[in-house]
Amino acid sequence: MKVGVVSIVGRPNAGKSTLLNAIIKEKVSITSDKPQTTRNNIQGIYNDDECQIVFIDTPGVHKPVNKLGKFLNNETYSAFDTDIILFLVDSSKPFGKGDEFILDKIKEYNSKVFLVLSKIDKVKKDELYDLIMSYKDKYNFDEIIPVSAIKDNNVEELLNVIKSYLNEGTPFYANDLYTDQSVKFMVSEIIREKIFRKTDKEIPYSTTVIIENYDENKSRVVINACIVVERDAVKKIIVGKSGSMIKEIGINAREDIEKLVGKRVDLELFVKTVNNWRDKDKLLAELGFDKKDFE
Ligand SMILES: Nc1nc2c(ncn2[C@@H]2O[C@H](COP(=O)(O)OP(=O)(O)O)[C@@H](O)[C@H]2O)c(=O)[nH]1
Ligand SMILES: [Mg+2]
Repeated sequence: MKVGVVSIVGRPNAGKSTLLNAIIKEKVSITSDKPQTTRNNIQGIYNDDECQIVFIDTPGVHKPVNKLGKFLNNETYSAFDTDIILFLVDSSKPFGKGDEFILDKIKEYNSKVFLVLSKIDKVKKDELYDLIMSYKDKYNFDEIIPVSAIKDNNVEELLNVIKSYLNEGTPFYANDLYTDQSVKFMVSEIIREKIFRKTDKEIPYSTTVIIENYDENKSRVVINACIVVERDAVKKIIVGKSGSMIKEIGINAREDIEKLVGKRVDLELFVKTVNNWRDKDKLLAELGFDKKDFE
């Protein structure tokens, strides 16, 4: 059996989580059009008859402005030491300082490095060749592979190239598992995704979700989740006019959670204000962010 660990790194919004979901063909990692949607390293496990590949989706490297931001960078760096690094660069955007910075970090590791040009559905076909050429002198990449995760274009080919680099070994996980995340964590992520997709500006960044109660019986799952916000003004926005916003978030989240657990779901959401939670050690620790990673 061939096995390997592959990390997916790049700037926020490069399309890392969307690519992971396209590879695994399940919603493993949440996505939105806003940077820094992903807050933890998320493992997606690809299984077939010949191999097992553990993919690690990362939050992405950016300029940190608070303890949570520091955590996100350190979390990303901790995933660099893998067999293969997929360095995602948005092909519809110029190669920027942020990309350069990440590439310099990557060079510190012995991993194979594939440059993955993402979102190629956004660039003209005849520009793609020049684009690939322009990246050739930036680094001696082991492979340069253009993909569109949304159009499922070239994802299979990327997977085949990855497979050709893998070594024989013992699988890390059972072959029917597609992620190492707990159901509770995935539920909180789904709710966070809906907040990211429904709200704007600082709002999604200043919120987080805690599952207070998760009760499963034969026919249904009862979930109480708390949306933590930083200020009462934000709470007002999340709740919306006579509760309209939180209702929509709940309806959208419930739909995805029902798909995940395969049962009817009763989802109750409430909102709580905790001033500056993104800088509070205790709460960050409760949320699973390790203290040594944001100090
Ligand atoms: N057009 C297009 N958009 C994409 C593609 N992949 C991702 N996106 C969009 O880019 C945004 C960021 O994607 P996401 O996967 O959350 O990026 P991440 O921050 O790197 O994980 C989302 O709005 C996605 O829908 C793609 O192949 N084509
Ligand atoms: Mg992401």
